[in-house]
Amino acid sequence: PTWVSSSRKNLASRMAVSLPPLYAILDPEQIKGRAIEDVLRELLRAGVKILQLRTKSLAANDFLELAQRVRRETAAHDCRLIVNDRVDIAMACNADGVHLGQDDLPLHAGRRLLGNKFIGISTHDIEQAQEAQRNGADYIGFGPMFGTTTKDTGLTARGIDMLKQIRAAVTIPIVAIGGINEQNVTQVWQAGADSAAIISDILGAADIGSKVARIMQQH
Ligand code: TZP
Ligand code: MG
Repeated sequence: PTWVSSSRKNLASRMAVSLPPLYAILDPEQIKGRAIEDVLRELLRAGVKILQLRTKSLAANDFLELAQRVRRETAAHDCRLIVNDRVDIAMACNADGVHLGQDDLPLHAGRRLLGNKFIGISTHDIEQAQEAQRNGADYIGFGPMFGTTTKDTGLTARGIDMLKQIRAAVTIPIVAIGGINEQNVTQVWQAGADSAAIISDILGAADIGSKVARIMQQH
């Protein structure tokens, strides 16, 4: 009956996302005292085409104010904007989508609010990856791939072999995350990740633009 098929219809008609190989994450707590406008400009000038805005410290009003500024700049550079954690902020700043963790609003709730905008789901094992796909995620995050000090996930590094297993288990795009850098990004792509999400190796670089260029050159 029509009343159960509407979500399935959405699922079937939603365009499959194709993700650029680098998924940059902008986190104001990780920019080493630089001005966020400068860091954002360097990322966009270097050709970043998908950017996640992440903050664990800003209150909703400041998060939104920042998200609106980032939205203006990303739109001007034809860069997609994904807001981390917060469906409300994503809606209010007209982001292209949201990225939700296992403890954030569940996918079905995000979908009701965001319609056909992108929803990415963080996953840490095959079951979570398959569940996210079954529930209509546009992509999954998978990690932590390697050791990282940027986020205390409480999880051991998943590694390249587990990424290959995830690749075999789902068809939707995979964004690998956690400890990815200029040195190991090639392995991550070769193991089947569509995209590599990177925080500290990029935001901590002395020259962000050339760091991004060296990463992108390897794809
Ligand atoms: N989720 C899993 S690991 C991680 C997040 C947000 C941190 C990634 O940061 P980095 O600096 O690229 O390791
Ligand atoms: Mg989260």
